[in-house]
Amino acid sequence: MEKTYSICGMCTVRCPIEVFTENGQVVNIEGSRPGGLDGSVCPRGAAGVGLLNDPEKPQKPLIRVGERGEGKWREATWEEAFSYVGDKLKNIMAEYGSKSVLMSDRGGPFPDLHKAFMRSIGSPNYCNHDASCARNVHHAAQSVMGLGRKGVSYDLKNAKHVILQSRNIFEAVNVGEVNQLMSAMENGCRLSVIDVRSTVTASKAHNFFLVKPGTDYGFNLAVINTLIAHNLYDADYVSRHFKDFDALAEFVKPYTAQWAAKVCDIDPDRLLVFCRELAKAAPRVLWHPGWNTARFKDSFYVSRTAYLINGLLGSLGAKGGLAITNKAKDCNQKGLTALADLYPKPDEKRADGVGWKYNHFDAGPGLLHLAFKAIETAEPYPVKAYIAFRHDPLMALPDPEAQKKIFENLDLLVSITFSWSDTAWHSDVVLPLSTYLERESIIAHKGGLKPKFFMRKRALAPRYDSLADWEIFTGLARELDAGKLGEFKTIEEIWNYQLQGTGLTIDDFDNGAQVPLTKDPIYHDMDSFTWKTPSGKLEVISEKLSKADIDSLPPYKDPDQDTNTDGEKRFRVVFGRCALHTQGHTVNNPLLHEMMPTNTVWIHTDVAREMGIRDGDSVEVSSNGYSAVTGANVTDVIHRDCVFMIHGFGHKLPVESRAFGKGVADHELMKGGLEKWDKAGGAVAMQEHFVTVKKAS
Ligand SMILES: Nc1nc2c(c(=O)[nH]1)N[C@H]1C(S)=C(S)[C@@H](COP(=O)(O)OP(=O)(O)OC[C@H]3O[C@@H](n4cnc5c(=O)[nH]c(N)nc54)[C@H](O)[C@@H]3O)O[C@H]1N2
Ligand SMILES: Nc1nc2c(c(=O)[nH]1)N[C@H]1C(S)=C(S)[C@@H](COP(=O)(O)OP(=O)(O)OC[C@H]3O[C@@H](n4cnc5c(=O)[nH]c(N)nc54)[C@H](O)[C@@H]3O)O[C@H]1N2
Ligand code: SF4
Ligand SMILES: [Mo]
Repeated sequence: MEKTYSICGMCTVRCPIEVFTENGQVVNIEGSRPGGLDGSVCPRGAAGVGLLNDPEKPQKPLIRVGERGEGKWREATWEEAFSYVGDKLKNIMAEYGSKSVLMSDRGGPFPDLHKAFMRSIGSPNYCNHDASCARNVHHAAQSVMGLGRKGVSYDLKNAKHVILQSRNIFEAVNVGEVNQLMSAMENGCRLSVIDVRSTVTASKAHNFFLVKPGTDYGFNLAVINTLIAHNLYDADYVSRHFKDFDALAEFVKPYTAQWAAKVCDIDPDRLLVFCRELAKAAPRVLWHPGWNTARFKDSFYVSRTAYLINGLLGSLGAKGGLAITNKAKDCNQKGLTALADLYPKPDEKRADGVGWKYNHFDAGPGLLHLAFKAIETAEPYPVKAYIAFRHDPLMALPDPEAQKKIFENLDLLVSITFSWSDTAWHSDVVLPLSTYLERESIIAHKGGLKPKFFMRKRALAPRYDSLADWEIFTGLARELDAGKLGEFKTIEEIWNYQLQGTGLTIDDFDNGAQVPLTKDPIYHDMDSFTWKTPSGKLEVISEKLSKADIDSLPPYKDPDQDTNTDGEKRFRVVFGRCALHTQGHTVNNPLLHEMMPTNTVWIHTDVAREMGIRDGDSVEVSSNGYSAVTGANVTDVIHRDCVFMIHGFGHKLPVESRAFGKGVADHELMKGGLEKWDKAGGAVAMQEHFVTVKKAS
């Protein structure tokens, strides 16, 4: 049996793994021991074997011969596929300019390669998935600390009190984080959960607040009010680090615990007890600012106030709180050489308006739904080609029908993917990516208390006619005569380029996929720390937001209400993850499908009784012309205003025989959803939608 140290690719977390192979088969996948995971992976990580052996995925390059979405393809060689895509791109760029090409990916540690490709053709329009995930948290972090969301690290291991607000850590898994929190809890760390339903995480919490959906900003304002009114905050830290503390204290005065009790449906007395507990544990308090926060039009402010609460408790920068993230240079180590630096940054304006029309957003990965606006309107200029790399916007962004209409304006839609997805099925060309077990990736850097470089190696040869991402992008660059990127012929050449000047060699990655850049965690001295905001302080009133005419502390407003007037009862749609699936792309995985073939609709017992729905009954969930039938999960522990479902189900592709037709697709219940977004944080607001539920006949 052979062991390859590599990096999991079943979700975005990218845990270090050990892949055991024998006779060209994967025998087992375990969490990397040198990587600190002691053998543990999550169920999805273990089910990578299912992905590898599944024939229900694109096996060769495919070029569409029927209408978009019709599923008629001709198989092509890679040479043909490259030349087809290359010719199309050349023609489009000749007519509309390089900037008419858009690419989106799934973010994470590897986009340097994709950015390099976009620069190689001279387009500024690189986007990632984050408009439907964590952009609100990221922008909230920037507005308070001047650092992005990854500029601070969750030091769960050393925390004394962890607060998870809209964060289901034991089911929306990051294996390292789960292990850290478990060991902290064994050492007495308290856990508080704020959610609209009971989760596995809530079941392990010392405090659980079941709140009304969409009222978290109100909850947080009341926490700030209570911390200040009862002198439970760290006055010394605040005087050193805060700008405009007095404005905050004045602003939160009306938002008392009694006020929040009504707005959020909570007990006012518990809020004071909770705040006293926080003060007791400070500064080793970690109030998680959220991860998937593309939920409400004010989610940005939920995350923003979460950062301010951490600040009031002195936990921003503290051990056991949100400690400052280190990069290579904090370890006196030269960083990786960026592939993007092979080319100058294109100086064209971005199609999504980020960085010139919307100056308060981070130009890095832009905002995909606004780039779609450019495809739709040809403003500020036409966007005619779209490459989706490891990204399924038709399922990840709301309203697939509206998106397909927008895509009619494209002359070329390409999907690069290791499995079928709605977007791949709707594409003109599908370029099959080797699974993560069959491909190498560029070396990546992961910041943290102990930053590291890591390398994905292929554990075995590709089973089908697929290529690694570096092979695809260097191939396309060669086809387009796009300079240096196309000159790399092997992954070793790329790795050596990235490692130049670091003193490290490829061999250093042999004993584990990761090379740690420091032995011990590095904590910054917060007495001398300057925040990266214009004022150098934690900004209650953000200069950047003020310049964009956006309120740093807007008055609380309830989330959007149902505007239908037909008298039918409607529920707010709420979604989330489960431990067994990753978004929508594992639902057809033979192993994971067997364990969880469909989703259910969670509904409160009292409401269900009124509607004659019993646990396990089939119910029909509908909104704006979409409806699907699945089982009801009748429960006491969900807020009455909403129904909940696991995201990613309701597949309709004939090539996915297992997932086909099972469960409800939450994203299809969000008609008009591309137009509903958080103007301060940038992300789409996917829970501002309402559905009807009735017993299925
Ligand atoms: N197993 C698994 N793990 C994953 C993923 C996966 O697909 N599968 N995906 C990864 C990714 S991309 C992400 S972004 C993270 C997401 O990680 P999380 O954001 O933690 O995951 P979710 O389940 O989307 O949402 C967390 C909780 O928010 C609650 N919630 C919904 N509305 C409200 C509200 O108004 N107020 C409050 N307080 N709570 C609310 C939901 O009930 C849910 O339990 O998970 C990552 N890890
Ligand atoms: N309605 C609704 N919409 C949502 C969410 C929701 O809960 N409800 N969740 C939101 C969140 S948090 C996020 S992050 C986005 C995610 O949205 P996406 O990023 O689109 O979701 P994924 O399923 O992670 O993956 C990407 C696609 O890439 C393909 N793929 C190709 N290669 C790889 C690989 O090496 N690894 C992996 N893992 N996939 C590969 C997968 O097969 C899949 O089709 O969706 C968001 N949209
Ligand atoms: S959390 Fe699970 S699926 Fe995600 S990278 Fe880690 S082991 Fe893989
Ligand atoms: Mo996400």
